[in-house]
Formats: sequence, C-alpha cells, structure tokens
Amino acid sequence: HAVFVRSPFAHARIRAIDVSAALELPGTQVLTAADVDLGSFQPPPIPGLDQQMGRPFLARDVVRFVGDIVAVVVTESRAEGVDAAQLVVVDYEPLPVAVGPEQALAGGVLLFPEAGTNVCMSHPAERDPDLFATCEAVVSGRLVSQRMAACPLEARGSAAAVGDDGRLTLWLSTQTPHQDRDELARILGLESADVRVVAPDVGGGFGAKLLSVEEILVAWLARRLERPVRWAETRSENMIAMAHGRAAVLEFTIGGTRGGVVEAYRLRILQDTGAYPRIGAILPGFTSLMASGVYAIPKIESEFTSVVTNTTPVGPFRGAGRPEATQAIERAMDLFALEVGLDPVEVRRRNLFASDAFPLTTASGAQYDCGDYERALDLALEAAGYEALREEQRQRREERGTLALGIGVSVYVEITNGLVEPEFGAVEITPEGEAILRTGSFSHGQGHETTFAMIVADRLGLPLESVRVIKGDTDEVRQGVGTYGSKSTQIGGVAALQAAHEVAERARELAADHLEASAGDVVLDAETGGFHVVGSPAPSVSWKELATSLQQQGRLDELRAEEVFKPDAPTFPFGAHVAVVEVDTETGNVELRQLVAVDDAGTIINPIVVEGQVHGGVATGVAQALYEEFLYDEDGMPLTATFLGYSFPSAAELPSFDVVSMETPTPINVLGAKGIGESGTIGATPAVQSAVIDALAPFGVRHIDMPANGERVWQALQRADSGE
Ligand code: MCN
Repeated sequence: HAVFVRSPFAHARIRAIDVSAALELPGTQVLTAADVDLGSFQPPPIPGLDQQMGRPFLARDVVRFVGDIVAVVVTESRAEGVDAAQLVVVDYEPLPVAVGPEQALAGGVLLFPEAGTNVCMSHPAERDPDLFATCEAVVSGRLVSQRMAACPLEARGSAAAVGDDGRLTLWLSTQTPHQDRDELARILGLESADVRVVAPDVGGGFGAKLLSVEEILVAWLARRLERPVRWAETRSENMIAMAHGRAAVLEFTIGGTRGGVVEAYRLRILQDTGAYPRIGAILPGFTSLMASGVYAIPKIESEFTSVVTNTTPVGPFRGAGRPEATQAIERAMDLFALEVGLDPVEVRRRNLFASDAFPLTTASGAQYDCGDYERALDLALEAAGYEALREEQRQRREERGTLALGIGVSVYVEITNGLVEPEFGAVEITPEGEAILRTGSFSHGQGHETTFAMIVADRLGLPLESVRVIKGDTDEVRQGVGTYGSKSTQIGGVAALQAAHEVAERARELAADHLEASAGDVVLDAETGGFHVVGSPAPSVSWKELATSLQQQGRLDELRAEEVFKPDAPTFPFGAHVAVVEVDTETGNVELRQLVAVDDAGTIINPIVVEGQVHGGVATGVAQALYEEFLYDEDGMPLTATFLGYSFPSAAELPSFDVVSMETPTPINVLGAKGIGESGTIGATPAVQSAVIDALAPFGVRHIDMPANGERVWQALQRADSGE
C-alpha cells in the first residue's frame, strides 16, 4: 500500500526530511525525491505553455501547495502506511504565498523564480482603444467563476503489478485509458506494448480523472519494488490533491445601441492554474473562442492570461472552459439589458444568430455548425410560463413581502469535440451470432454500455441485449482516445456505427452465398436480424446461422471490422435555460423553485440517458451558481477540504428539473449527434445566478458573485440597505 506524505504548507522550502522513525516500523519503506529517477511531470507540450513549470513527482526543494507530495510510504497494510506517514518528519521553511490569481499576476511571490514570472501562458488580443467608440450604451462587469472540486463519488484509486512476462498492468479510475497507457510508458521509458491499463467501472470523473502524479508513482513503485502496489485516496485527500475546476476571473465590457443591439464585446480572462500548470492553463482558450455565445456581435476582443498560484492544480471540470464563456456573456447581456431598459429576454432576442445564418463564423473565431437559438429560447420560456412568472413577480413586489421571486434566463452554445479528435470502434460477431463492440471511448457514468449498444444493435438488426460493449482495457481495445469534452457519441458512436455497417455489408455478401442469390439482391431485415432476398422474407439466414457456418469453416474473422472516425469539425450543442428562485430577503436564503432546460444535442440516441445527463449536468451548474466553492485562507490553507466544509448539494437541495427536448441534427456526422454530457452545466449556472440577482433588483443589487448563497445574498442586501 502506498500512502503519500503531503505538504501542510502552501509554499515552503524543504530543509530536511527525516524518515528514520518511520523506517523503524517493520516492513516500511519510505521514498523521497532523491529516490525517484523520473524527472518532472511536464506540462503538455503546447506552444506558449511554460515548460519550466513542471511538477517533480515528489517535491524536491520546494512545496507549492497544501497537498504537494513530499514522500511516499509503502507498507503491507494501509493502516501501517498511515501510521508510518505520520512519522516522516519534514523540516519546512515557510515561504510567502501567492493565493489568488490577481496576487500571482502582481508577481510579488514567484512559484518558479527561474521562470521570472507566474504567468504560464498568455494569449493577448490586439487591443482596440476605439472598440466601443460608436456605442450609445456601454457597461462593464467582473465575474468570478469560482474554484470548484469535481467530487466524483468514487475518489481516485489505482493498483499496479508487473506480470511474469515483465509487462506492467495499472488499474486506474480514469477517463482516458489509452492515453494514460502511452503517457505512462513514455514517462517510465517503456514501450506502450509493455503497459496495460485497465479502467473498470468508474464512479464518476467529471473531467478531472486524468493521469496524475500519484498514479504514475504507484506504477513506478510496482516496478521499483517488484511487488504489486496499490493506493486509494481518502475524500479529504481527493479534495486537495485531485485537480480542481474553473478558478477564472472574467472581466467584460459590452456596448451597443440604446435599442438593445450589441455592437462590441471585450472579454479578459485571468485563469488560476494552481501550482503546476497542465490542461487547466489552456482551457481559457475555449472561453475566448466561445466568447460570442449565441449572439451576432460584430466586434469581439477576447484574451487570456494563465498564472500559477500556491493552490491545488486546476484542470478540466464538466464544461471545462465553456461555462466561463457563457457565464460572462450572459452576465453581460443582463447588465446591458438593465442599461438600455429592456427585458433580458428581449435583449437576447434582438441579438441571437438567426436560424438561417448557419454555418457561420463568430467574431471570436468559432465556426458554428447549425442551431436554432430562438426556438430553444421560446421553448424554455413557454415551458416556464415566463409571462405569468413576471406577473407573479410584479404582484409580489407590490405586496412587499419578504419572499422575493427571481427569474433568470440564459441562452448558450458550447463546443464539443473541440480538438476535432478521432475515435476507434471495432465490431465482431460471436459464434452465437451476437455482437461485441470494442470502443476507444470510455464511459464513467454516461451509459455508453446502453447507447453505443443501441447504435450497433440498430444497424445489425440485433436485440439490444445481444450487443456487448467492451471498453477501458487497453489489451481488449486496440486503440482509443477516451472521454472528455462530450465527444464520445459524435466520434466513438460514429466509429461504432461505421464498423457495424462494414460487418453488416460483409455479412450480406456471405449470406448471399447461402441463399444462392446475388449480393445486390440480399437485404438485412432490421426488424428480424435476418438476411433474405429483397421482396421475399423466406428463405432467410439469421446472424446465428451465418456465424455458426463461418465458425465451422474457420472464417468467423470475416465478420469483424475496425474503424477510426475523425470528423472534419467540432459540433456546437446549444440551448436555453430558465431558472426561478425564491429569496428570503430577511435571511438571504435562496431556494431554487424551478429550472427549465432545453438542451439541443442534435439527433438523440437514447432520450432517457440524455435526460439523465441533463439532470446531472444541471445539478452541477446549479451547484456552481448557489452552493460550491473551494476556498483558501490568505496563507493558502484549504478551508473546504471535506464534505463538511464543501457545500456539495444533494437531491434534497434541488427540485426536479423540467427537461424539454429539442433536436437539430448536425451535418458534421452521420448520426447527426452533438454532445450532451456538459450542456446542463453550461446553461444552468448563468440562469440561476441571474435569477438570484433579478430577485434583488428592487433593492438596487446589480451583481452577486457565485455561489450566490444565503451569506452573499444577505451581505448584498446589507450593502444595499446602507446605500453602499
Ligand atoms: N447521447 C445520446 N444522444 C446524443 C448525445 C449523447 O444519446 N445526441 C448519450 C451518449 O451516447 C452517452 C451520453 O449521452 O451515453 C453522453 O454522451 P456525450 O455527450 O457524447 O458525452 P461523453 O460520453 O463523451 O461524456 C462526457 C461528458 C463529460 S465531458 C463529463 S465531464 C461528464 C459527462 O459527460 N462526466 C460525467 N457526464 C457524466 N455523467 C456521469 N454520470 N458521471 C460523470 O463523471
């Protein structure tokens, strides 16, 4: 069992590590940086991302966040490991800290003095001082998309063993088994063929379960010690050691006509990447790309700067860069509506891209495939009963009660498969005439076992239960990219369909031999799964008969096909959400009364799975708007490292959401499918935040940062009362 000794300081020099007391416990080994020959866990080799800010696998001279790993203890049992870890004495010399991104940007404290800056990446815009020169109304704002913890119900765990054949197997709770295999092989100096990664059922990842130093160390230890090694983290370890999400400061200015037409928008993003930059540093690139949202804004200037801070590293978390874009533009639209004296819905309507404008390129550079934003908005308003809600709000305001009603609307578009990646799928027919799909996508809760099986079953005319989906084992599935960015269906699903198609076509030719007919005359009956001559259902050959016969001839391999599908472009799911909250103006308590979600992911494979994805996604979106925030004190001490402190909502806090379906098939792939896994998260947050602010509008409140919880609402009301 491996147990990590972690830094209790956010920034400190390591003067000495004394492992002698720990080593006195029988069967204990302790390894420190001096023992590890792996170099550093480098940031991905992305142009512009500072490569001097790599993370040593075990901290060498300096620790840079609470949770940084100083040593690893290996024992026969986990309990002994926990005891031994407490006996490792580290002499720290505390250093000044840079906790928030603004503080880090000021550069008073440098995390990597050799780099001479805390900026790990920046993407400046060509600044136009006259951007708003022609605008009649201009308004600016600042929004914090606060730091969140991904909180998968299953925390991370891994185990590694070297087999008799010298091959390394790593069992991992991950979303990307094949990428992890290749990365691990590279770091350990092995061939990919010498490594097997197995990801069994994974209890949630939410974007954050990418290969980490802990898991690499577990694999390295198994080879070094020539013993199987395992590690399972505690919840509080997960809260400080697994990548956090969001953590961006968004500053915006929006301008346009008094009639409510937006003419220009500026977005500046300051991204906190935590102590060691990885993917989190480049996510604001997506925020910047998606700055325009659903609006036809002629002039956009967006830029970002990413900085390192003495906090837990930041990585992708459900939405990953796109929620921030929507949060900023939707906040800006609300403030602009207020400025020009229009209803927020009306301002949105006046600026939406028209449904016949697609495909189009936004002023922030994104190429949208297709959409009908106004219809999504109309559906959401209708389902919520928007007019009646405004009437109820008017009445309540007249009555001057203590329960204020707030209504928030958001319209959003997001990018899925943003990196335009490929995916692998292989279909084979078993001797029993059933089918196996091997997919390079990974499902850590999204239900590919159902939806991908449906895609294959549909094409082969087999019952759903006759299709088995295999994923997550690099020995069982030859290649794969894995799952993030809600891309699985539009690439992995399509690869599965194409492989099934190829198998069906081959089978048709083989069935023609059986039927002594020409292949051109034989069809596969999708209802019965039998092959017959067109127009005459009998005689027919079933999959089972075909498979048995080919098996006897040793030719079953002919019913096997592999495909790699790479589309030409990403897809752009979109939708509209309406949130209704009730705010107690005496206590600040906020109750979410209703949330309507219209999320269009193109053609839907399975409406029940999709509804589940929307409900989960919306819960995460509401959690950011009202509940969750990972906090540090000024010394960089985490204040919310357990579920006692971190306000993770359960079903008890949330109403049942109203999900309205809408399908606009994309031309980018044959399924017509876009991603749905993150939509709810992206649409819900600004709608709910806006609803809380709307409830307090009569008090002159124009903004409340997230989470817009009771405390923040109460403080905003106090400030309003005192005329601040
Ligand atoms: N689907 C469908 N029709 C569509 C689109 C999707 O039926 N037009 C189905 C899919 O086949 C799949 C599910 O909906 O079963 C989600 O598919 P997709 O949108 O393609 O997204 P991915 O499978 O790539 O999932 C990733 C996405 C991300 S990025 C995060 S983060 C996330 C999420 O999905 N983390 C989750 N959903 C999660 N759900 C659970 N339970 N746990 C997580 O950690």
